[in-house]
Amino acid sequence: MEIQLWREILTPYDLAVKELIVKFEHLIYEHRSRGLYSPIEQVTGRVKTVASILEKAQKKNIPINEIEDRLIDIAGVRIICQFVEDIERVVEIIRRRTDMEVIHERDYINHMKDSGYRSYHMIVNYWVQTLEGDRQIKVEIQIRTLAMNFWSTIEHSLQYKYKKNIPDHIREKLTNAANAIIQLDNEMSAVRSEIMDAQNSSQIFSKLISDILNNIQNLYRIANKREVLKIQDEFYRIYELGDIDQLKRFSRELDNIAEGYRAQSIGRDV
Ligand code: 0O2
Repeated sequence: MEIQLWREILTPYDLAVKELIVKFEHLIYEHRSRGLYSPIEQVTGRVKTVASILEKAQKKNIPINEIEDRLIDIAGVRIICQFVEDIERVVEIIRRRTDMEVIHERDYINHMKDSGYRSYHMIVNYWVQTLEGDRQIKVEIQIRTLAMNFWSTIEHSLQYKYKKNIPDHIREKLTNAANAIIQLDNEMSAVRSEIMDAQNSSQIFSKLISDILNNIQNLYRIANKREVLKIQDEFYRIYELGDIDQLKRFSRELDNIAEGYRAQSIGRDV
């Protein structure tokens, strides 16, 4: 097949990957902007290279004209979580979505591969709009923890280096590392709630400060400058105390003041 044709074939896959990255990143944003813990930490994606598609098709004896139907990971999205528990939450989120249809799942978390590879795989049908109309694209979504991702990235590079024949002494080290990753993920799960609390409070704190600063900035435009300077001094005083409850109270008062000015300016405009 001509290279140019491959480019055309892969265009909708590229669109599917780009759209899904935007959607999953938006989920992170939605969680964090509401002060909620996001089970998704990072999202990446890729379309398989033509060389890699041809290599896999050859390995699996798939004729070129059946590649699109039978190779299910031409489009791939990877979702990275902090904790093993987050993986199940992400799987549930994907199962409930109406813009994609889960057609297959593989649980390499509870059923680790012989290589030591762990990850949860979901194959979904996803629809994109192209110049030729609607296209249904199969996408492989891999969900794993940061630690699992670290292992699999290293192992993948070694597979590439040794052309899939990793020497036994390195394989043994990888197996040990895979076991260490299981232990690391378990240890992190044990302190999950502590870590989540710490992360949530720091997110709530930074959102509160940014709301207050936005409000003060807007007041500079509409309120008496002396009054805004007084508010600003009060903010610095409370900020230095580092008391979140006082900051929350101050933020509410500031909202009322800002609302009062807004009402006044609407009254003037009418
Ligand atoms: P790449 O370069 O990441 O695209 P099967 O259906 O069982 O015949 P298939 O289609 O390889 O085999 O499915 P599987 O086993 O679920 O693997 C799909 C993808 O998972 C692989 O794609 C890898 O990305 C990842 N993966 C699976 N096993 C391993 C492993 O042992 N180590 C690492 N590092 N990754 C793995 P590709 O096309 O093999 O690779």
